Amino acid sequence: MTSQNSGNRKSRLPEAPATRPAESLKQDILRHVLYSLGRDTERPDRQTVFRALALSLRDRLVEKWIASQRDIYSRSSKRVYYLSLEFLPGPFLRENLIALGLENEAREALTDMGFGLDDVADEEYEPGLGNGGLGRLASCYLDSMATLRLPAYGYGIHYAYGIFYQLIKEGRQVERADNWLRGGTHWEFERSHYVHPVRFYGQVREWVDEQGRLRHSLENATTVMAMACDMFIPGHKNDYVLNMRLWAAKTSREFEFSFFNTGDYIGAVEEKIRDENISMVLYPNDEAPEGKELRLKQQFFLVSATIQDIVRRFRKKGIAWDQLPRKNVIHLNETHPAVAIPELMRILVDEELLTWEEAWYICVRTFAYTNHTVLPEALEVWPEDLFRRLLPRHLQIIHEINRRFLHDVRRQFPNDPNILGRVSLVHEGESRWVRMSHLAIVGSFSVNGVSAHHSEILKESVFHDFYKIFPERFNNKTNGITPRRWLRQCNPTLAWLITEHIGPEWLTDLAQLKKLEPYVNSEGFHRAWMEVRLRNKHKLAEYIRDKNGITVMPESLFDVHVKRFHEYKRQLLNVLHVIALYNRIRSSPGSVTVPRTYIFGGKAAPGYYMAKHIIRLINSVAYTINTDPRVGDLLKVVFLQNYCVTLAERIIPATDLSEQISTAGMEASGTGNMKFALNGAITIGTHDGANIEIMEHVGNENLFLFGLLSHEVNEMRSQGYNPRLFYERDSELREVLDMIAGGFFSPSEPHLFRDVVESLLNHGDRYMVLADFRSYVYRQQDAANAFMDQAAWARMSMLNTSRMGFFSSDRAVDEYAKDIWGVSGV
Ligand code: Z2T
Repeated sequence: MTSQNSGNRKSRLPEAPATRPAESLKQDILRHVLYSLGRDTERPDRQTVFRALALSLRDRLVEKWIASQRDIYSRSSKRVYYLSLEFLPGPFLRENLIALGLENEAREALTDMGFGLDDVADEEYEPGLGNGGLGRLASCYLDSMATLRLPAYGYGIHYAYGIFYQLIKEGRQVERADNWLRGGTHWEFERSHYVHPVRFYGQVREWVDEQGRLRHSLENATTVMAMACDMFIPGHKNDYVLNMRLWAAKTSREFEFSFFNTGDYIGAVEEKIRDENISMVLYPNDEAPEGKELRLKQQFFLVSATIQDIVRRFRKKGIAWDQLPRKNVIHLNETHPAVAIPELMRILVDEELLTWEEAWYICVRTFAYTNHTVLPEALEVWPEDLFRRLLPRHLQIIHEINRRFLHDVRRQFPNDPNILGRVSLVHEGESRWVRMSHLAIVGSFSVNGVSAHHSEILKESVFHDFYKIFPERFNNKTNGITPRRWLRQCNPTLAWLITEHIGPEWLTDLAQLKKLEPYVNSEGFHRAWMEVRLRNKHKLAEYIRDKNGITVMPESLFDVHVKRFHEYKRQLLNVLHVIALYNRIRSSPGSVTVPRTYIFGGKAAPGYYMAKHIIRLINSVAYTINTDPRVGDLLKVVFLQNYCVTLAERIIPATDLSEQISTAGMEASGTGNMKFALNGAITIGTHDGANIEIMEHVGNENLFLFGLLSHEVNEMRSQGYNPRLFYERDSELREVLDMIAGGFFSPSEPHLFRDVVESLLNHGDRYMVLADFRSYVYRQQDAANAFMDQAAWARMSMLNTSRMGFFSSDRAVDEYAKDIWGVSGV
């Protein structure tokens, strides 16, 4: 290893030896094969080569990280701490090669050793430390924070098991443990010497100290250690590297002493090892929290360890506590880490002996909160009893925050006594619940939604009372995605075509894609564009043949619906339309002229019965259609198992039509919608989340919106929505539902899917599937007609890409930095 020189920003390692970079990379790989992995350099296997290459890149990343940290420190910059229970970084190899500008060198080095870069990259198994959009957003934002050189840190949990691996067996979802660490780690540094104690359970002791102050401390607490694992996030070709610090639970050090006292050696060891369960597994529920004690422990574990890190760095400055908000901002990704608010209060009041008023003044200026959902069942609440048992002091602090808050509200709204119950941090009914969103709003200086539409809904309905109390806190930050991963990396040929025409600046300034617009009328560009897209479709067709044994036509319309399974996302609406098409093909051959390949993918929470049942329905419909000789090439339905970042990277560049069809008012933003449109897919979608802004940017004529608006959904509900009317009036819809209920797709179990239809006809159709069916069918016909004119379709596709610049996470993070965090690049 080479040594580091001075700490200034331009400081580099001593110049690389006079050998070619590819040659020196190869030497590094071989060195790691031998000395880090203990393998024969004569004939390393592909996995070994992958790991050695990863280690060689880690060497380069850690050097740049150290230099970046020195920069942040020497400038005494204000720091951003991004706290998230989930990160979904996806595979790192190609990303890191691109960011470090080493792609060609790696290709050359590997070729020299007899390997292909693509094959080696396929050896990587991604860390699935998130459920879906929320975790992926956190990773896009870290990428942008690094590219913008922000003094930022990502903080999360080092789950030993990430989101489950999904198998489809006989049409059903089967979950398998995701042991992502089995091959060892190569990207991270495990800092076994770097641990913080995390304390919970126990009792609060109240006492009076020598100065006569009332003090609180926790007695008989259980202690678990949090060990830091650091992963590196490089900016795009800017020598700047951030870290994502993930905490792993380790048993506390007292364990060596305690077992001597009990006499039960094995028992004592077992109990201690149980502590390590805290970071064992990611909860697989995306929008309906499970409410388990272990989950609250995880949240506090992340928060406690992270705040200790923050406080330790702040103390080194030797400045007064009231400067904390000037030097730090703590961003809460959803309410999951919101217990950070009472934890910081506890440290300031109980340990640092600030007055309540001083401490609260600091807290409210330090925290910012992003909300990601308005679904009532997703708003996080904890039983007060559980909270008291696990975090007794924190509950007391929450009660005191609430008492003072309600006191102020009472004064502000003397004529509205009901408001107190509505905004209280503790719901009081038959049972008492701590409302984490209320805590997050009251304890933060900024509350934002993730699309313009969603942020309006927060102000108008979900958090309307809070908006009246704290109007200045509410703001919008429309989500964004990183163009490095979601165009350059996943679609290199399209990226190359773009760069050939407008240069490479779009990679860090996505608005430059606008410069493509003049080319939409060039025949040569048209042809090249469609050739690239068709090649991507060929590759996906190959993958489908490989994995599912189904042959699909690359020339057909690839109609893709990939995301978590949830009733509000309405995969069911899609499959109803698929069945309608199937019926048209059977009843009037020739009426369906555009061949389609339907591609579904996504995981359902393991305990979510209806979502899993819909997965099963899709697979049954797929089987029926794919084996019906009357259908031939006109219609194919494919369910790709285990949708994840790696799979998204294969699917998105090959998509023609992107399904974004949530019930209006329910999808906070969506980010898949952006990834597809950026890669030239056309959206069919509802007036929901970021779809609305995508329409405003790409133009109404370049996507297919349909269905009720969110206020129409509300009106129809309040007037008494009757789904049966739609069933009775629409014969095509009726036929589809009767087939499902009658066992057409489950002949050996005719009643199998009855409850799906029941949920629509007899249980209120909560997601308005039937109300939107007809307008969806019409819009799908528009899409098919448009696809028949390939030149016009190509034009739409190019215009989508060229007008998606706004949806870069660089733009989003820059808005966070300027409007909320008050930081700029170092
Ligand atoms: C999640 O992925 C999202 C919201 C959640 O609310 C939880 C999870 Cl795991 C608790 C998604 C939203 O559904 C989606 O609309 C949004 O684009 C994404 O977060 C990122 O903001």
